[in-house]
Amino acid sequence: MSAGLGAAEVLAVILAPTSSPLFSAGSLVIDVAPPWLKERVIGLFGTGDKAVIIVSVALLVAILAALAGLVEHAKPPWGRVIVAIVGGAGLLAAITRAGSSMVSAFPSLAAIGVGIWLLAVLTRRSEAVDSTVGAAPRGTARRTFLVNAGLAAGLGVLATIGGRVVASSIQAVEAARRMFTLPSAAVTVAPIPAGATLDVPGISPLVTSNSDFYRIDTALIVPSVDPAQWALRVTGLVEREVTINFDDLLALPLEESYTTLACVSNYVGGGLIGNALWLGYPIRHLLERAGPKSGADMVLSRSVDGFTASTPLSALTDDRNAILAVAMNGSPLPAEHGFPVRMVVPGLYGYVSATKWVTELKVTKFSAETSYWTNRGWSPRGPVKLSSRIDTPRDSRQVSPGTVMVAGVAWSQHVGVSRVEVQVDDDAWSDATLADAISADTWRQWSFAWNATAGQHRLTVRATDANGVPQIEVYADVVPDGATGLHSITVNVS
Ligand SMILES: Nc1nc2c(c(=O)[nH]1)N[C@H]1C(S)=C(S)[C@@H](COP(=O)(O)O)O[C@H]1N2
Ligand SMILES: [Mo]
Repeated sequence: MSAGLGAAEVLAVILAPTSSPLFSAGSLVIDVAPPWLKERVIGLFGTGDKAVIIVSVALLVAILAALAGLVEHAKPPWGRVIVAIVGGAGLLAAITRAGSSMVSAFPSLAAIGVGIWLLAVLTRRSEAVDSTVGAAPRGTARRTFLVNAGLAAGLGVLATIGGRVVASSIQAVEAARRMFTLPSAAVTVAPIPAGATLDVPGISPLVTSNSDFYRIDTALIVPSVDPAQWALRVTGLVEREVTINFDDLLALPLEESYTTLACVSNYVGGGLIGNALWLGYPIRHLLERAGPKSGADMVLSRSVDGFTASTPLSALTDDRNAILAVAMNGSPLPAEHGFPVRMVVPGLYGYVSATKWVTELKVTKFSAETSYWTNRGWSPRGPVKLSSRIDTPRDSRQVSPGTVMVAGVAWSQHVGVSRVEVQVDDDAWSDATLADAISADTWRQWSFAWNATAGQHRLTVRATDANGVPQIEVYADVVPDGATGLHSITVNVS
C-alpha cells in the first residue's frame, strides 16, 4: 500500500500536484480537524504544522498497510479490501478538493491498483514458500512476506519522498520562469527616515524580509497559479460584474505601501507577524467600478484553493491601503505568499482579509455568508488588537549587569501606536524610546536602556494606541478573535 502511495505520488507529480492522495488527505484533515486541534498544532509546531500533518497521514497509511498485509495473509481477500477502502478515502479526498478535476482521481486509482497487485503478489510468494519449502517452519514464509512487504513499503516511501522533492523543484522552476518585470509604482512611499529604525542588536528589522516572513495557510501544496491564466472576478451584489486579468491589473496605477500583517493565531510574544512593502492596486477602485448594491456589507474573497475570507465592505471602500498586491518587498509575490495576486488590508487579521492566490471578490452580506475560519468558530470580525513584544533580550537568557538594551516592536495597524512602556519586576512603568512611525499601518520599534542589577528579573512591555487607549492586560487566548495580555520575559543578570 505504501508502494501504491509512492506510485500515486509520482503520478501526482506528473499530472497535477494537488491530486496527490497523501496531500489531499492531509488537506482534508486540515479542513475537518476541530479548530482547537489546529490551534494546538500551529502552537506546537508553528509553521512546521504542514510537515506534521503529512507525516501523520503517512504513518497512518503505513500502519493500515501493515494491517492489510496481516489480514491478507490470514483471510484473503480482506487485506485487499482494506487497501481498496483506504485508497478510496484518498480518492475521495483528492476529487473533492477545490480545483480538482477528473485527472485528480488517477493517482489514487493507481495507488489502489498497485497496492492490491503488490499485496496479491507478496501473499502468493509467501504461500509459494510455504508449499515448496514444505518442511520449513511457517516462520520462514512469514519472514519472506515481511521482508518483501518491508521492501515494498520502503520503495513506496522513497518514491513518495522523491515525488515530493521533484514536485517542489518543478514548482520552483516554474515560479522562476514566471518571474516578470514589475511595473513601476504610480504612487511610491517615501524612503524610510533614519528615525524609524533603532540600531539595537536582536530587534525585529522594521521591514521583514520575504524569507523571514511568517507563512500561514491551509494549503499543503502551494498553489501554482499561471499569471497568464489568472483572472479576478468581482461578483455578487454589484451593479455590474467586473473581471480583470493579470495584464489589466499591471497596467493600472499601482501604489506602494507598508503594511504590517498579523495572524489571529499569534500568541502574546509570538512571531506570526511581519511588515513588508507591498505594491498593489486599491481594492476600493475596483469595487467602485463594480458598484456595490445597497445592503451589501461584506466581501467574500476566494482563493484558487477554495479558501475564503469575509472582509467588511467598509474596510475595502474607505481610504485605507486595502490592495490587490502583486509585489512584496520589491519582488513579485513569493508563491507561498500568494503569487500572482493577494489581498492586503491594514488593520485586520489575515484570516478575514489577506486572501492569497485570490480569484474572486463576492460582494455580499455578513448575514448571508460565512468564510473558511468563521465557519470554524473564529469571530466574523477580526480587527488587529493593539500589542507589543520584547525581541531582545530573549526570554530566559543571561545578561551582564549594567546597561542592557531592551527592545522590540509594538503595533496597532490602522490606528497607530503612541507610547510604549517597560516594567522591571513590580517597579513603576517607564517610558521606552519610540522610533518614528512610517505609517499608522505598520509596527513601531521601541527600545529601553535598562540598568540591570544582579539577580533574576521580569521585564514586561505595554503599549498605548494613537487614541490613548492602553493595551488590554487581561490574558485572552487567540480564539476567537486574537490574544490579549502583556508580553513578559525573565532574564538572569550575572
Ligand atoms: N488562500 C489563502 N489565503 C490566506 C490563508 C489561507 O489559508 N489560504 N490564510 C490567511 C491567514 S490566516 C493569514 S494570517 C495570512 C498569512 O499570510 P502570509 O502567509 O503571507 O504571512 O494569509 C491569509 N490568506
Ligand atoms: Mo492567520
